[in-house]
Amino acid sequence: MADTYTITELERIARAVRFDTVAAIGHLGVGHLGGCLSVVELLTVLYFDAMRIDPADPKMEGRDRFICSKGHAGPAVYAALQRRGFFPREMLWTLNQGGTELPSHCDMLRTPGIDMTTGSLGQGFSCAVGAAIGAKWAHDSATVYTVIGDGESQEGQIWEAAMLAGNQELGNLIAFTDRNRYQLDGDVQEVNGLDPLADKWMAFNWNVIEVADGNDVAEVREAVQRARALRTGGRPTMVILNTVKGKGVSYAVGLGAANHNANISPEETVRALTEILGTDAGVTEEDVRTAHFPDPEALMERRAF
Ligand SMILES: Cc1ncc(C[n+]2csc(CCOP(=O)(O)OP(=O)(O)O)c2C)c(N)n1
Repeated sequence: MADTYTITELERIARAVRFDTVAAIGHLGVGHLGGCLSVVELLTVLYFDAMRIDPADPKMEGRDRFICSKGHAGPAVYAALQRRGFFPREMLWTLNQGGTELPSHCDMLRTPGIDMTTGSLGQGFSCAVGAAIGAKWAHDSATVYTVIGDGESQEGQIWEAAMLAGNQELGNLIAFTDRNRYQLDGDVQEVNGLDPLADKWMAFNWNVIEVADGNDVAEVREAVQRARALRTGGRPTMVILNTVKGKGVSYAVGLGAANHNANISPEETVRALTEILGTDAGVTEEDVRTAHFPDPEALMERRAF
């Protein structure tokens, strides 16, 4: 479905996905704000531009797959899936509460549109490699997309799977590194640095594309289109996205390394939603507590974004 939306439209959608991600986490009061917000543009490009999927038939034969190996970014994936039409918006406000279909980490047995259960870092990426091998052997034209964190890249399991994918020449596998420079407890470079990251992937027989601003929809879309064009070359592709942990919410960015699994008060949520929209969203602290959130796209329509 490439090029169905213009860049301006994709930017609007990304803003709405960011709004709903913060609304859902803000209503709950705690969540992986930083690592959710850094992948919003990627999720927007995948679900609204790149992937062959059908919200009315989430298990459609031959669909493209997306495996969020950094499974703690579930809330952002849910916001994107919801906007794409996979389930009603009210479900977002049940995030990680008893009986919810939307646990904090992705669960393929609960949520329509989730292709793999993830959360144990490293495992989702291995599953993506397995899915790509399966699709290749079945002569299925599906593309398998996956995203890993830069902290997650310290897992040995990532490199075992990377070696297999390179050896199996999985041109149908497109992976992303969300290089937001932070992990749970600090700066990735200080904990266990990844450089030279591109060289490492190339040494494992992968194509590598680097995106200077992984929170720029146009740059991300161009990289995905380039990665898809490389498919026939028979190598998997790693797209390294330089992103900002907490992107778009200065409260989250300001927490630095502490924005991994952070508390967010109703007051901060109101402020964050206003910042995302660039104008007063008309949301009160009571609205955050009771989960009364306007549809951000409708607001943008009225205020001519
Ligand atoms: C195997 C495993 N070890 C530890 C954790 C706990 N954990 C969850 S997120 C995280 C940090 C991941 O950092 P990164 O991949 O950079 O994620 P991001 O900063 O993008 O949120 C850790 C250690 C886990 N989920 N799985």
